[in-house]
Amino acid sequence: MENSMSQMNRPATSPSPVVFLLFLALLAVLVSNAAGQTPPKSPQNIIVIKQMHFDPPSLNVKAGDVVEWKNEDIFSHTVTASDGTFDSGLIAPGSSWQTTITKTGDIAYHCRPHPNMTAHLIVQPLVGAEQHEQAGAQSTETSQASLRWRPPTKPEEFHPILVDFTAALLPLAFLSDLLGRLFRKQGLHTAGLWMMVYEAIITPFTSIAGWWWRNSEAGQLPARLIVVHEWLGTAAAVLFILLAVWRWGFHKRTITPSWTYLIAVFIALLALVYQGSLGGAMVFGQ
Ligand SMILES: [Cu+2]
Repeated sequence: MENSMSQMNRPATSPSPVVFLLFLALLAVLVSNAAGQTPPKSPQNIIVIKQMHFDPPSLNVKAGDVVEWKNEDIFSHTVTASDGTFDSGLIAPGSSWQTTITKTGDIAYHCRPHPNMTAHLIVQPLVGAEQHEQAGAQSTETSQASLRWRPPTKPEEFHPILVDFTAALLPLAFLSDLLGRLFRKQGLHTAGLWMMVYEAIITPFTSIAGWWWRNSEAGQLPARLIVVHEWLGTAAAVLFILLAVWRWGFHKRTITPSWTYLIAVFIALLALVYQGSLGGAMVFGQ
């Protein structure tokens, strides 16, 4: 008896080959990440994009200089010359873009998704021998985004994390009750009940993190998008609490949730999809 017990216990306590392989894979990712952190060749002129600003907002360069923009912000941005001489396309957070400036004079540029972000280059013409050193004009994008993890501390980190939970729980709450009705499975209804309850508990935190983030951006966000996004998000947090109370009522009376409830949750789901598209437009551009 004792012998068979110890045999049953052994597979559970010793690490399985699968766990070991997962551990190796994680280690490989961490090592390759650490090894891949050699900086690329640095051009003469670097402009950092951070907190919805180009820094420095004005930079003196010479014709033929390579200028690099490093996006250290949490949003994607573009570097778009107002006279059309260059346009980076979206530069992802953690990435950079560089181009060789050939046109002289005062070149104003901005970010296309965030027109409030403006800056300019003052390009001086080259004289004599300097002209020979000009290289061919090339635009390159390099990615230095790090995979290293650290605990979130800022609202722009908390909000997207909480959004994941809000966004996952609502469709699952809906699907569980819908499939529960279609297949007459009480287990699915129980799942639908609890996921709606969790949704109601977590979404107010998602909303609070959103307001915190919005206030920390101090009016730099696209005005029309953020006004709809912030109030729709707050309304959603209240709506999910009401839906959870409604859902709890069916549970108390031990009846399956009505089609009216399911339709209401489905409409809330559509609103949440729209909400997500507004958030995405602000972060990644349109
Ligand atoms: Cu931008």
